Formats: sequence, structure tokens, C-alpha cells
Amino acid sequence: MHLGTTLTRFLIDEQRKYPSATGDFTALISEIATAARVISREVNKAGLIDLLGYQGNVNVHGESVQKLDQFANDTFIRFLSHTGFLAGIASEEMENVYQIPDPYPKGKYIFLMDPLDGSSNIDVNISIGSIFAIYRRKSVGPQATMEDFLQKGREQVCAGYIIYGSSTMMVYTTGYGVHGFTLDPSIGVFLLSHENIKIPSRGAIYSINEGNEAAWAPEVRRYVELVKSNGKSARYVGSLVADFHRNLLKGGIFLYPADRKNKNGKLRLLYEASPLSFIVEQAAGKGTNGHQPILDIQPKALHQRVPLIIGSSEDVDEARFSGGV
Ligand code: AHM
Ligand code: MG
Repeated sequence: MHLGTTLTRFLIDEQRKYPSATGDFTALISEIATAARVISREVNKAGLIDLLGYQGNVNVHGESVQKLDQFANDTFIRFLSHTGFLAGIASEEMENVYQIPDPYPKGKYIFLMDPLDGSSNIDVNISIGSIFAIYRRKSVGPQATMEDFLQKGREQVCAGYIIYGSSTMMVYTTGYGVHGFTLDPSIGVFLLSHENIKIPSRGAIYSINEGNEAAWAPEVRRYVELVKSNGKSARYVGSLVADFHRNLLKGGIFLYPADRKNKNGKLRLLYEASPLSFIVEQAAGKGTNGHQPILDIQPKALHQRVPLIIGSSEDVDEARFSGGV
């Protein structure tokens, strides 16, 4: 049987193409993929939790069970902290940064993640995802510093996401195109399914939480009226990875603008907006806060929020907002 190109083979082939590549990414992305497989298995079991008789955070066998988002966070840390490639990790699930502990060697990269995004969809069997970004460390010294984490998105050396949907897929870029791999659960291997993804320059879909309309600025309301009158169709999962992934493949625009409830938008700059903007730009799309590319924003805080307008380039060009509400 022909199984197609595995993620590992693809990584090795890519490494050969770029003689300056050190191979660090080959190992790092392999470990990210392993963490993703473990999380995917737990996500798929989530619906059985009640049937299996879990109580509180202990199952019938007396084993402790974590909430899935905490589990995803700990799984990434477990698989990545020993590699020697990272100096520190930041996560939506952790208020402060995680320094790679002794005795593991400290590496030259920084890892940021939203380990399980779309938390409101976990309990109802709807697609959720993980998002990550990798930067080169800037500081020298025993520990990573804030300066290492607060880098402009433009400085990313790798970004990706995993979607736990009708299949599990991993999509990533190292700045040489965007590639997607689908998990074949029967052999536990990611296979190349979407090589060199490009987002159509126009899409037929707009994705925004229209429940927030009363809190929108007039400029946002006018934009949504415009796209409706142009015949766009609405799709909104409420999991950023799922909404983004659909639009990446089919074309479309996703918006979480500033509104009266969320004055800086809702989504996080460093581990949601920036990695997806790096991916979309690599796929010939755009990501902005309404008036500036996300990748040009200088972060000021680890968990900073930002308005996010992302997707097909011509659609994003049309959605220009001052950000005032
Ligand atoms: P979370 O990090 O708590 O999961 O929130 C992020 C999610 C995104 O996945 C999604 O795009 C957005 O929140 C949906 O927000 P809303 O329910 O306000 O439309
Ligand atoms: Mg999130």
C-alpha cells in the first residue's frame, strides 16, 4: 500500500534543500507532532469521560484526570522541555513563563502556545485546536528573559497549529510555504495532505460573532452590512483554529474586532494572532488589527489582546478599522 509522504520524511527532505538548516527544527517539529498525537487521543476520548465514570478529577481507577486544556499544556511541556532546543515556554494556560529546568540543556529557541484553543467547544464535540509560535532567543545568560518572548511576529522562525476535527491535522510554516499533514490514526503517523497551501485572494465566507453586534463600532457594522450585501455567507465555529483553517483552505475572512466589551479585541497577540498571521502571510493572505499588519506590532505583555482581521488578502484590505469603539 502507498502511504504517501510522512511528516518525518518531509522534514528530512526540507532540511536537505536548505544546507544552512541545522536540523533543530526537524527534531522540534517531530516532538510537537508527538505531543499533538497524544492530545488528539485524549480529545477523542473526551466524550467518554462521563461514561467512564470520572468524578471530580479522579477516575474510577483512582487515577487523577486533568482538564483537557491543562493536559494539553502539560503534554507540550513534557515533550518539548527535554529537547535542548528551547530556552523557555509561554502559554495561555500559564500566567508566567516556564524556564527550561535543570538538568535539561537550554536551547536557542522560545516556544509560545495556546495549547487547547476553543475551550467552549471541548464539551460539545466540536473542533478545537492548538496554536504555536517559535522565535530565536535574543538574550544570553542562564534564563530566557521577557525580551525573548516579546518579539514582533515578523521575527517568527516557525508557526503552526493542530486542528482536532473530523480528522486531526497539523499545519505549519518555517517561512518556506505552508504545509498540512493529516493524522492517519490507524498507523499514528502524520501524512502530507496539503502541500504549499495558498489562500484564495477572495473568499465567499465571513466569520464574526454577530452576537456582539450591539457592541461593535459603526465602522464594523458598516463592513458587515457590505459583505452581506455582496452575498458572502456566514460561518462561525467559535474555535479560532477551525474558523481560520476553513478560511485558509476555501478563502474567507475572520474578524474579532475591538468592541465595547473587548476594547482590545478578545484574541491574544503572541500565541493566537501572530502565529496565524505568519501562516496566512506565507499562504499569500493577510492578518491585521484593522490598520496595521499583526506581524509589525511590538508586543508589550505576554497575554496582550489584539483585534484580529485575517484571511484572504483582498477581503482583509477592505476591512479597515481605526479600532475606536
Ligand atoms: P479561549 O482561548 O478561551 O478558547 O477563547 C478563544 C476563542 C477562539 O477560539 C474563538 O475564535 C473565540 O474565542 C470565540 O469567542 P466568542 O465566543 O466571544 O465568539
Ligand atoms: Mg485561546
